[in-house]
Amino acid sequence: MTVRTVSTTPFADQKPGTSGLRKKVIAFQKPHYLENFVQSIFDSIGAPAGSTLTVGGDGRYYNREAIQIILKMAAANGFGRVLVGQGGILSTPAASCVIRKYQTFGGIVLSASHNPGGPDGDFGIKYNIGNGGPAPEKVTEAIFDRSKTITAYRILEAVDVGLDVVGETPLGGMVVQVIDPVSDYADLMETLFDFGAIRALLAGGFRLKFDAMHAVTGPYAKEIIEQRLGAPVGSVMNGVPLTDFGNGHPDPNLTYAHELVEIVYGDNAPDFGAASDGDGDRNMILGRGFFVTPSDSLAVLAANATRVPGYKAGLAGIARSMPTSAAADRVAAALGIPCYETPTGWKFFGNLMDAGRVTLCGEESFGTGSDHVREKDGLWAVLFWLNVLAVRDQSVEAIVREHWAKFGRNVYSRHDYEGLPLEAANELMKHVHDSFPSLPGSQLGSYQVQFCDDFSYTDPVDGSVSTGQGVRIGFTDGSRVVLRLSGTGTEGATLRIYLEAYEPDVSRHHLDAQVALAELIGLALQVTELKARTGRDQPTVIT
Ligand code: VG1
Ligand code: CO
Repeated sequence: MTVRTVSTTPFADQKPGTSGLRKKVIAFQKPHYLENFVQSIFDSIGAPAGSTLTVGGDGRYYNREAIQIILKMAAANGFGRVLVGQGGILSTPAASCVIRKYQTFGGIVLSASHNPGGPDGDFGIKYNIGNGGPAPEKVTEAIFDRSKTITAYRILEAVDVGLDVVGETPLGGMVVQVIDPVSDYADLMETLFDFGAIRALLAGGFRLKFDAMHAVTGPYAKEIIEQRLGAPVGSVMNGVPLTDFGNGHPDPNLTYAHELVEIVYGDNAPDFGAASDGDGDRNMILGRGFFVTPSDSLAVLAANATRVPGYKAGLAGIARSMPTSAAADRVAAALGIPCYETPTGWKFFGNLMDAGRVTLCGEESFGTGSDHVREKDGLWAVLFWLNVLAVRDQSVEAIVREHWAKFGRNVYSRHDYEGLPLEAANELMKHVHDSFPSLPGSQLGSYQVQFCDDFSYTDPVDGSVSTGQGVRIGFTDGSRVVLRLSGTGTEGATLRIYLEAYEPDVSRHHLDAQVALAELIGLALQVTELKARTGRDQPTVIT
């Protein structure tokens, strides 16, 4: 087996977005495209010779081919060992768990998360550092810089390595170790949650449905929910990972997880419903005929954390992404712990968790997690909820309504406008920026603008500064509208409009969020001139 050095020229578009590099599959299949990016990673991270790397992905189309390329490149670049999930599978939180447990130098996770898969769908790759978390911006910037000047990559000439049987195979001077992708993760969950209490809840007739959406969490959910917790077989639906996710959109929200939603809102509905996304880091939580917004979910979990074994000592702090509602802030204030507001993307939570400043983190985009790993974690959130339900013996809806009665309700919704022409979207954002000087103090309907800015963040641990993280328009009554362009899409632009109003009055807590937020929604359309600029006034997806 010989190492080949292949000449290449840079691609200009290898800048990682909110969570790694995501492109159409056909872009990754272009000669040298994946190889350039992988070599740029290896050239930037400074792994000592003989280091161990973790590799796995969500099983989408091109996962296996990409892993073979990465293994051969790792061997040619001096790695000593690669831990790879059986069949090339590792959910994002499981990859984080493996990196931490076996203290590997870092990991490469292959996923485009909730984006559709298949030959015409999306593919993605991201690098995680030794703490198990997504590479921080200084690392992704170094990778991007390298990708702009790369002239060659190294790859071993070798036959493909079998990935379907657990065990070790030499590859050049390196060892490929195929590991069970589920057991380390499932074992970690058992250390955090009271499996006995959840088993008893399920044995007592509590019914649940978990929708793996034909994506990576199927094997994890079957092992944990059906095997270890004893839920009836069939509690996990769509549990076999498919390379094209059954032609679906593996995004756990009311729109894309409609199969589950129909069950949970239908006759004879189960007590609890949940879904996860393509790579297993997101979660949607449903009670019988009741949707829990991710922002509320974070707040409820924080308020109930000490009821759960892994968190009984209390929380050091909470962090949420800027567009996430301030429901968690109210819990943090009541608990007397700090609450941090970070830019969108899990990479911003890593330093806070490493420094012991926060225990729980969350994003409005169906992401919740804790310092047990350094990624958001879909099944973890499901188990946390089940543990709380087992202890409190109340319905999901009753728990959330009680929470609102105590803390008030941060009424919340996100409206996504997908597939906008790039130029129109950029112009729209520029227009809002240009309105900054005139907005503060102005009266818009019954709302008065208090401030508007473009969010920037100084990491309190390492002092790094991230600017341009989303426009905030705050009103005097504490309501707000936030605008951002997505950093994970692969086609055109996606505008996200985040809407939040605080409602302390219990007699108004029953209101549908779209009704309660109707005036703010209208104001957002007005300020952005959305219809005139894009021809649209109805969002593609509402969450
Ligand atoms: C979206 C979400 C963000 C999340 C990111 C990655 O990013 O808004 O909160 O961290 O996806 O999640 P954007 O830039 O499209 O708004 V995942 O499950 O795609 O890894
Ligand atoms: Co995801």
